[in-house]
Amino acid sequence: MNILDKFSLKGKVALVTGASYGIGFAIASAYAQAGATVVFNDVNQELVDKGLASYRELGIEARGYVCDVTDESAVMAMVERIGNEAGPIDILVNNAGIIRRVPMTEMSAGEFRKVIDVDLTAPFIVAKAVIPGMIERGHGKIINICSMMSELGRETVSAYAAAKGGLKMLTRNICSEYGGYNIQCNGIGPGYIATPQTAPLREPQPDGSRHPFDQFIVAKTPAARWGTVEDLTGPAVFLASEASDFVNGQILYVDGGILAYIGKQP
Ligand code: NAP
Ligand code: GCO
Repeated sequence: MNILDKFSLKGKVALVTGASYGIGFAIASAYAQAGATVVFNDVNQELVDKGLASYRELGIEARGYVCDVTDESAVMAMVERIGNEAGPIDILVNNAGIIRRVPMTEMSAGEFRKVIDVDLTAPFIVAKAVIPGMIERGHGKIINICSMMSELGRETVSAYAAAKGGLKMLTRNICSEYGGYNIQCNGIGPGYIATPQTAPLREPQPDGSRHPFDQFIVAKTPAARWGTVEDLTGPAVFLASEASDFVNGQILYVDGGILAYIGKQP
């Protein structure tokens, strides 16, 4: 077998949650290029339709489903529908996520719970829905989109960091509990990526200068740039393919080196 064949996703069905745009869209598009049948969901029909049109522009015939990943019965119904319409799910990417940037002492418990619900409980719900079928078929790939905040904290992102830290351990626990069924569960930890989610951190200042946080991240990153969604596609294909069959419970940080770097002396 040619080594490149190990990275093929031909014949696989991949579900990427929250993939109408952003990181999820880029990962799903790469999976289609690698041969997978792509299915995705988003919270409303407008977003799903937007996503379908974007996939079509790339020549990808994806299937889109309206589903709030925090709603367990809706997720179960979506997974069953996907099985009937596209085939059983071989690859799951828990990508859907939100962030609320609020100082912890000003954040309500409800706001905190909402972030935990989408960023941690939902990956549990969706993984729980797909694992039985993966066990039945003797193989499966689960990829949780973690974050640098699985390792580090910063002001105003207490709920997000708690969720992404928990998602790192959920990843390790799925590996521990289901690795024996030939299910590999790994995480991708993106660094700072230019998507709508981080747009507020990159907004030019009224005087036209770069956002202070933008300057901070570029200075803190050895690659001296923000990541792009394309930077994540190769690692995502690797973790979804048989090339990573003996990789389990790992978080692959795709961060331009920021986690390894103490930063320049001021
Ligand atoms: P994004 O642009 O905000 O996209 C997130 C997607 O998830 C959106 O389509 C969003 O829909 C969807 N979503 C939110 N809540 C949902 C729910 N309850 N059910 C279904 N879909 C839902 O985010 P992104 O930057 O692409 O990030 C994607 C993932 O990577 C997230 O888990 C994020 O935490 C993680 N991440 C991002 C970065 C970064 O720098 N961008 C770095 C590390 C990790 P709506 O449009 O309705 O919100
Ligand atoms: C923030 C950013 C980060 C990124 C990402 C970093 O406000 O600090 O949104 O949290 O989204 O998670 O890996």
